[in-house]
Amino acid sequence: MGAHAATAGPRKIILDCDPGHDDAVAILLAHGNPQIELLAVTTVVGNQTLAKVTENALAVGTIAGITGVPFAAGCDRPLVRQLKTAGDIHGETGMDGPAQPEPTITVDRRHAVDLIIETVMAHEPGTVTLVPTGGLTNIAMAARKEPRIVERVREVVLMGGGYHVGNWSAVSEFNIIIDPEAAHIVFNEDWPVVMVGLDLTHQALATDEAIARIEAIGTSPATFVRELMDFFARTYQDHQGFDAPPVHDPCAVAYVIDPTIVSTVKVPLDIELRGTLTLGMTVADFRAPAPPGCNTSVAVDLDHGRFWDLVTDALERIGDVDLSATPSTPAEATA
Ligand code: PIR
Ligand code: CA
Repeated sequence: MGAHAATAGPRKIILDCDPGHDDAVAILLAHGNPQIELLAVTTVVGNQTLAKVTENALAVGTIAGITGVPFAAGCDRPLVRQLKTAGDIHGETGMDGPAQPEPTITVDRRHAVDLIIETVMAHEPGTVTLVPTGGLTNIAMAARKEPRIVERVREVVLMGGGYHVGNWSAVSEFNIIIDPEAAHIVFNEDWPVVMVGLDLTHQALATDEAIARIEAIGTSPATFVRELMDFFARTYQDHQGFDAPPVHDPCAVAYVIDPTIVSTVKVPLDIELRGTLTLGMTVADFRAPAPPGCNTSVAVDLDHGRFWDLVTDALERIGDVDLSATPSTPAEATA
């Protein structure tokens, strides 16, 4: 990373997601926080089919009043494995709960992999951060199709994995196990990777207090988040026995906004591709010291209060969004 000068001003990100209740909150946080410049929203199969998560992304963009940002659909299946989705947690649509508006954003004509490549290549080296909050299929494909993006990307800050627990198996997290080969590619490329895994995101609980603050904002995007959290709380209670649901994906965005909210430790990381009990495990080597050149780190501790401050602040800044407004021009035309 040494040659990449840290640039002043907001951090430019591409959010690659599979909305998804918590992905929706990640989009809202990225849009509403002034320290983030959202360059593109790309979708990948995961929580639901590609068609469904893409529709959901457009709906969230509409609810948030996002204009001038391209939204593009990417890979509709993993590289090698058979597709699995997370309908038990996210429902039939992938974002069950709140009523969804008719999107006023149209999907970009480009494939997400091409949009990621074009966007990274069009910006100064070291200025674009990739924030994947779904499976890593699009990111792996982009690294293979245009290897020059690897040295240009500032860092990859991803939600996925975990060094103590899994949520799909004892040791595997959904975003990794849905496409372990893609994760293997991303974790082994020569770019900085920050793994914001379950160890961290299970601290990001949507407590009653956090929800009450969001509800009090009273705007349509805030009400939307409250309704998303109602559904998410119920499925997380029924299927995983959580008293409050962990809101995973905005934690990766929060790290980009302010790394002091999410503490990290540099450790070598790799993805298990052959284990009979451990397929998709993110194997973290905590033996100190980390070898020279190690460019992977794991998120360890979350400042819960300041995290929810950020989410609340972003929703306050977004304000009320008039959903009866005339449809925006296709994002591609203004990109
Ligand atoms: C959350 C997810 C998938 C399955 C479960 N059980 C819970 C989604 C979230 O959107 C998040 O990105 C990640 N995958 C957490 O595993
Ligand atoms: Ca997700």
